[in-house]
Formats: sequence, structure tokens, C-alpha cells
Amino acid sequence: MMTAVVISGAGLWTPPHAISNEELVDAYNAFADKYNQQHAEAIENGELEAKPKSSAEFIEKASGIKSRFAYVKDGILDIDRMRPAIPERGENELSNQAEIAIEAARKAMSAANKEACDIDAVIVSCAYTQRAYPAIAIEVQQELGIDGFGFDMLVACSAATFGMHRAYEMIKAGTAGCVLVINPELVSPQINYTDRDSHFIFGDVATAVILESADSASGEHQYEVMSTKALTKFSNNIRSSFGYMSRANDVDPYGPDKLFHQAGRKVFKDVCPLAAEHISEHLAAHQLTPADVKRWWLHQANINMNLLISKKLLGRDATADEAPIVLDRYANTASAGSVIAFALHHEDLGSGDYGILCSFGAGYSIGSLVVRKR
Ligand code: CO8
Repeated sequence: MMTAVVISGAGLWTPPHAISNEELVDAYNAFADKYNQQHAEAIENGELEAKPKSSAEFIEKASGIKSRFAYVKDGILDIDRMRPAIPERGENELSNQAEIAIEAARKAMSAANKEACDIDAVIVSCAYTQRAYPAIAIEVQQELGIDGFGFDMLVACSAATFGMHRAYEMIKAGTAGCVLVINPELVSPQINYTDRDSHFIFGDVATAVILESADSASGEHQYEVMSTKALTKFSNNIRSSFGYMSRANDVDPYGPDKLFHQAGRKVFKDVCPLAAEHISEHLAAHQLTPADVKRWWLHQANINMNLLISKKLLGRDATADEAPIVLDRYANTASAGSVIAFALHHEDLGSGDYGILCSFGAGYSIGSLVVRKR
């Protein structure tokens, strides 16, 4: 019989600084006033567009987000800066992303009863890595004292689920027995805090999970991965074009087109049906219907998206118990959202209960895992 693969532990690191909608909007509006004053003539002549005001009520109604966390709050609310102030670290110091990855990793290892010597591979999968190489995963591996190998992978919103897919396959293939998958979503440096359409969407966080062969698992809560399913479909509707080519392109590496930007309405319209169909097909492959699923750990981008997707599938609104929402406190944390939901809301399931983890977003990319509690 083939090895069963289980998720045997999850870890969540929450940054120390919260920023409420009100705080964020106050700073943005003060920035907009100053910008509009400074550029009054150009705006009057139609050469520049005035910055419109943001509103905390709009943000909560349109997205469900009330607050978000930041790795570093300094600078984000400073209207003369509008980006976090994170001092550069030397090459011999631990990188910021490795630091938060390790925080989440240690919690996942503890939940799974794993020591460094039990782990064969480290995958760091997230929306951005702070450098090209050496891989953040290899830095984490060294810091935790793990043998074997590590690598980074980027799949925007689906990095976490796609990373878990790779771990599942490695364990099934026998090339690793136990894999640490970490999602250090340090996204605040790439948020355009001067853009009212997107300044409120994201927050920083780090999550981690241990996947391993069921034969070696001793964690208190184990979820057998029944199967994985992935889909990608190219779209320019969500982009972050910052990259190593900017220097050769002679363009502003920090221009608004290089930071996160999206056509939010189009994303909403395209992604909801894609995600609902994906989940429905994935469950059907196990002769399951949405009603058989006890818990939905869905991507956390927008509460209305989650409500729509679960309604399409269940034919009614999902309860907070069925499809927990964490984006009110955490905002959109790129690929980590469904893993935060899992980390905070999995222990109460009973043996034999089914759950589904599903991410959806930039790429477009959709990734899911159907799991059953052991
Ligand atoms: N305050 C007040 N009004 C606003 C604001 C604001 N802050 N923002 C926009 N408005 C205005 C608009 O300008 C518009 O005005 P008008 O009607 O005059 O043109 C009006 O409000 C309505 O705007 P929208 O149609 O854009 O509003 P929506 O109801 O569609 O809500 C959302 C906007 C919340 C963005 C919504 O469309 C949404 O959530 N869409 C889905 C987005 C999504 O899932 N994106 C995926 C994100 S990508 C990802 O998850 C990971 C990427 C990697 C991480 C990157 C980190 C940096």
C-alpha cells in the first residue's frame, strides 16, 4: 500500500503591530490632501489626477477587512514616506524573511512533535522573496539545523498550497519523509500605500505546516491528504512587476506599475466561478459533495468572494464554523490566508471529518488539498 501523507502540525506567527482601517485611512487621506495641494496647478490643468479620498466604511463593506498586521509599522503611516522603514541587514545577519519563517516553523514543528533531525526538506513558498539567492529556505534550513535540502518557490496567492502539493509528492515518491513548508508573507514592502484602491488589502504574516509520512507522524491532530489539485490560467489582472530587469530597463523600479496592482472587479468576477468549479471537481473525484465537507479553509482575499464561493457550492450561506474568516483581522496575507484559517480552526474536527484547503488569486492560480482527520 502507498504511504499515506499527513499534515501533522501547523504554525502561525502574527506580527506585533496591527493597523486599523481608520489609522490607515487617516494617513492616506492626509497624504492625498498634501499631494493634491502640492499639485494643485497640474490637477487644475488636467495634467494630473487628484488623489481621491479613502474610507474605512468602504473598505469594510467591500472587503470585510477591519485591520491588518505589519512586520514593521514605522513609515507606513508617515505621509512623507508611505512605506515601511525596515533597516537593511548585513549579509551575515539573519534575513527578515528567514526570521519570521523560523517563528512559524518552530510552532509547526512543536505541534507535529518534530525535531530538526526529523525533517528532510524545507520549502519556502510565498508571494515574494527578499532576494534571489541564496534561497531563504536554505538559510532557514541552516538556522534550524536541518539536513537534506531546501528551495524557494513563488506562486503568489497559491504559493502555500502549491508548496504543500510539492511536499506531498516528495513524500509519496519517497524522496523525503518529512517536509517543512513555510510561507513568510512579508508583503508590506510591495504595497502601494498611496493608492486608495489597494492600500488596505494586505497584511504581513508567516505560516508553516509539517507534511510527513503517516508512519512517522505523532502530532495530536493529523490530517491525511486525500489528494491535491492545481490549476493556473494566465491573467494580467493582478500584477506586481518589480524585478531584476528594472535596472536594465531604465525604468523606476518602484513605480506604481512595479508594486502590487489589480483590476479588483475583474478578479472577483473571474476567480469566484473558477474556484467554485475547481473545488466541486476536486471533491467529486472523491465521491464527495460540498455538504460532506466539515470545514472549508479558504483563501482570504475578500469576505464577499468567500461567501459567494461557498454559496455556489452549498446552495446556502456557509456558517462561520464551516468556512472560518480570518481576513477581518489579518486582511489578505497572499498565500498564507487559508493556512491561517487552518492553523486557527482545525483542532475541533472529529476523526473521519473531511476538510478542504483552497487558495485562489494571482496568476491566476488555484490550489487545493482534500484532507480527512485521522
Ligand atoms: N475608499 C473609498 N472608495 C474606494 C476605495 C477606498 N479605499 N477604493 C476604491 N474605491 C472606489 C472605487 O474607485 C470605485 O469608485 P467609482 O465607482 O467612482 O469608480 C468604487 O469605490 C467601487 O470600487 P470597486 O468596483 O473597485 O470596488 P469593489 O466593490 O470591487 O471592491 C475590491 C474592491 C475589495 C478590491 C474587490 O474588487 C476585491 O476584493 N476583488 C478581488 C480581489 C482579489 O481577490 N485580489 C486578489 C489579490 S492578489 C492576492 O491575493 C495575492 C497577491 C500577492 C500578494 C501581493 C502583496 C503586495
